[in-house]
Amino acid sequence: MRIVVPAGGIGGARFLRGLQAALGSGADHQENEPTITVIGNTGDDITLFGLRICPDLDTVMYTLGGGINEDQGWGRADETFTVKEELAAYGMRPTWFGLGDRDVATHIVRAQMMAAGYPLSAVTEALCERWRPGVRLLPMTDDRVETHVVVDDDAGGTRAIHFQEWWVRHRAALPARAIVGVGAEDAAPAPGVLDAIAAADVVLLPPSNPVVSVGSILNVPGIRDALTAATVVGVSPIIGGAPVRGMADACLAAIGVETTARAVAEHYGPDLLDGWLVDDADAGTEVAGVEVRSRPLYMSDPEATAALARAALDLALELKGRRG
Ligand code: FO1
Repeated sequence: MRIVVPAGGIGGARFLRGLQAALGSGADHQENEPTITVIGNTGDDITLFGLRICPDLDTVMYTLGGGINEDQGWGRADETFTVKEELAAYGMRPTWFGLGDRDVATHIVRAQMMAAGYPLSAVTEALCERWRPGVRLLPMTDDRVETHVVVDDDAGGTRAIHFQEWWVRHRAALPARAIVGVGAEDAAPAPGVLDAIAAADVVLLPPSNPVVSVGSILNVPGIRDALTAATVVGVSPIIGGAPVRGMADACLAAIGVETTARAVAEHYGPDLLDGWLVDDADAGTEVAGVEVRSRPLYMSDPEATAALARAALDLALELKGRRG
């Protein structure tokens, strides 16, 4: 069985870990062993100190590879910040981004390979040789796409800042007037992305940020259209009118979408979504053209996460069966 999961960072990575658990360790190799292809968001990516940092790709790679800082959901376990301190001692800016020493090694490998002409997809494949995440991890595109957030400046106008500055430095506290995927319109899906979607038995949308994570992936020309032909089941990132974590509400407000499970499903659209899982707090949610089911959505522990992933997969297989 072939499963495709367009994923962002922390929520997506934890959902994927649950999906792997739900599918079993896959120790006994059968020819129809389930395979998971992750289409990773690269809109969060930022170049700092000559290094290319890919937060959502690294969060999936570290989480499934066993190297993640579990409490933060990003960066490495057992991390130190000597390089960061030394850069600050030289007066280097910015100082607000938490660049860990172990993490820097990942970015040096990536920067060196990209400088040698390797596309991001080849770099990601090489890094996964070490981490063995147990999924095929593809960037959504090999082209440069960066999410920038338009905020008010102090002269009565507006200015665009990188998503990382908005989220990490300002904790998404500056009202986002618009969210722009710089370069998205000229980007092409990375090699293998459209083929993986076409070959998928089902596609699962994890509870990643629907604007800056899943939304960025859908904005790469060709990806959304390819997904509308697949059987897609999503998991609401909003429970009872609030995001489970992160800043999805601030992002949804920026694009004029209400922070509710129903509004996010309608934003994705019935042409994209076949099924939508909402929490029991949102039981009774109805979305025209979408099969809505309610169940506990909190990924409070590995068992709950595996059960959630299993439920999403079961609904997708049920709906695929109906489509014939
Ligand atoms: N998130 C933070 O809130 N603070 C940080 O200092 C920070 C550093 C960081 C370094 C590498 C990396 O891969 C991710 C990092 N993140 C940090 C998370 C990053 O902002 C993610 O893009 C968001 O969490 C959204 O996915």
